[in-house]
Amino acid sequence: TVLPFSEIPGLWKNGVASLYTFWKMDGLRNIHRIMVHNFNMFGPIYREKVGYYESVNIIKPEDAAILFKAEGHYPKRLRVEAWTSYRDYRNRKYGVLLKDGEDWKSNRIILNKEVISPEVQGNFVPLLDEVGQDFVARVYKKIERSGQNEWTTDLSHELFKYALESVSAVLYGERLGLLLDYIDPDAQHFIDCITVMFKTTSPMLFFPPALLRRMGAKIWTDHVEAWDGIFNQADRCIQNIYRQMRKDPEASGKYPGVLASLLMLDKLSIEDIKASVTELMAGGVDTTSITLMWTLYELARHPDLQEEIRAEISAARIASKGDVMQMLKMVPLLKGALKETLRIHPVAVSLQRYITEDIVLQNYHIPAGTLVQLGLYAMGRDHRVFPHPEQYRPARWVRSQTHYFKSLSFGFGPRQCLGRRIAETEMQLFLIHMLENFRFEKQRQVEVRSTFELILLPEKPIILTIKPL
Ligand code: HEM
Ligand code: 2DC
Repeated sequence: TVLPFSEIPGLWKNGVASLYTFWKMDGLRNIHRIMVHNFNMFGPIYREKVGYYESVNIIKPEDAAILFKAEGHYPKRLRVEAWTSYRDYRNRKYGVLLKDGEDWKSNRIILNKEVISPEVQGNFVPLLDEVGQDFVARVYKKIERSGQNEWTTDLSHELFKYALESVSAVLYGERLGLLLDYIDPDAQHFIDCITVMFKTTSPMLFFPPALLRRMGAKIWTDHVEAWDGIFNQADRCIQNIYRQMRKDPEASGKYPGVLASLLMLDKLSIEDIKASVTELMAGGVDTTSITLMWTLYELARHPDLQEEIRAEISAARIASKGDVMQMLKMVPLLKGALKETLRIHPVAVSLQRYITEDIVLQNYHIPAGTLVQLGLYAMGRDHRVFPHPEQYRPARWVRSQTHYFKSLSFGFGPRQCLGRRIAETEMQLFLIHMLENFRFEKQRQVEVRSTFELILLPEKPIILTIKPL
């Protein structure tokens, strides 16, 4: 017999107890480890009430399958109040990230065609391939300047620029030129604003932004300033393309970018287009750059694996005879490496959905309307789901095992990551070019852990040594 909702284990009845654990474990930056701790304590399902939201937490792939079957036609995830409050405060429209219901669906369907459908990847590849090549040239220059035939550095700032250059190339169909020696202060400001925006969001998951706003709290004003910076820079880029299009609508015949394609399609209002393009531009920086940083870190720790992937890339380069699209189909181990990075170092701690029908999870009845969270970080490190979870083994994704609801780093279904195809293509091309030219090494074997700043990131800088092959 199915057990009632009220019997699900957890500290949900005792707000004080959960607040105490939260405080004792320095909760804000450790949400991912607290979730692991809770699964260890309560088993594969627990109920929790943190701050002002209540949820049921699950960890098993088979439960994830049940969850996503109950997401309904308009899948809805946890609302990040800080982000919606900012838009309400400044009177700006929500983009796909924050919309819900029919409004989300109609926008998302149109965006899918231009951003994530398999047909558009061919348009992105030449642009992203060029950015990858420019990055390699920049690294050679840095190595030359060091005078030591190698470059030891924290690459994160360069990776932020690479990611912004890549996503902008796809959105606007033209290069910003961020990989040149000249540092564009506007672009740097944009990158800094995104960091601040994420960092100031996480405390507001627990303290309602509306309250913080009335109190005139610094965290709220910093958050507003960060989004203002993001929107101003995106507006400048968008205005620029809009002006060009009006001057010369039939320009050159080459792929004009996502923004111009959406404007020409004329199916979404300009305000809707602006809102979603701004979200894509902001969502496209830290996510991919941090994932690349973690991948280089893992490859530096596993030199033999690095060599194996390099060999796969060389073989694919030769066999594809200069056709990059073809080449991307011949690098399964490289793709496995990216999946493996996201398993151990996911960007999102959890996936969440408000279920639209009653379901049964772990023999407990869960009523429609409940917020259910899949602990993505905890699942990736669970030995029952992934044997030897502590080992970085890209091959586990290659061998023809089944990965039923185990590969969820970009979310699932119609509400999954809209930037997924851009992210994957951009990351694959980066690694291809970098591994074809350089070897990556690490000084000491120090473990770098994740810290939660809305997305998960390395808790301290990762220093790598880059040597020409
Ligand atoms: C949503 C992960 C890169 C834009 C999401 C979600 C996840 C995610 C887990 C929630 C999906 C769900 O609820 O099922 C990632 C990872 C990335 C990445 C792991 C890279 C390693 C990007 C990039 C962009 C982007 C590069 C923009 C170009 C978005 C947007 C949404 C989203 C707009 C909201 C979609 C919607 O609500 O309809 N992402 N993301 N992401 N992501 Fe990403
Ligand atoms: C954070 O408890 C932890 O892709 C919360 O590119 C639940 C939650 C809700 C939504 C998630 C968020 C977490 C992590 C960051 C995500 C976000 C949805 C989209 C966003 C996963 C798990 C992200 C990084 C987007 C951001 C685009 C934005 C900057 C315009």
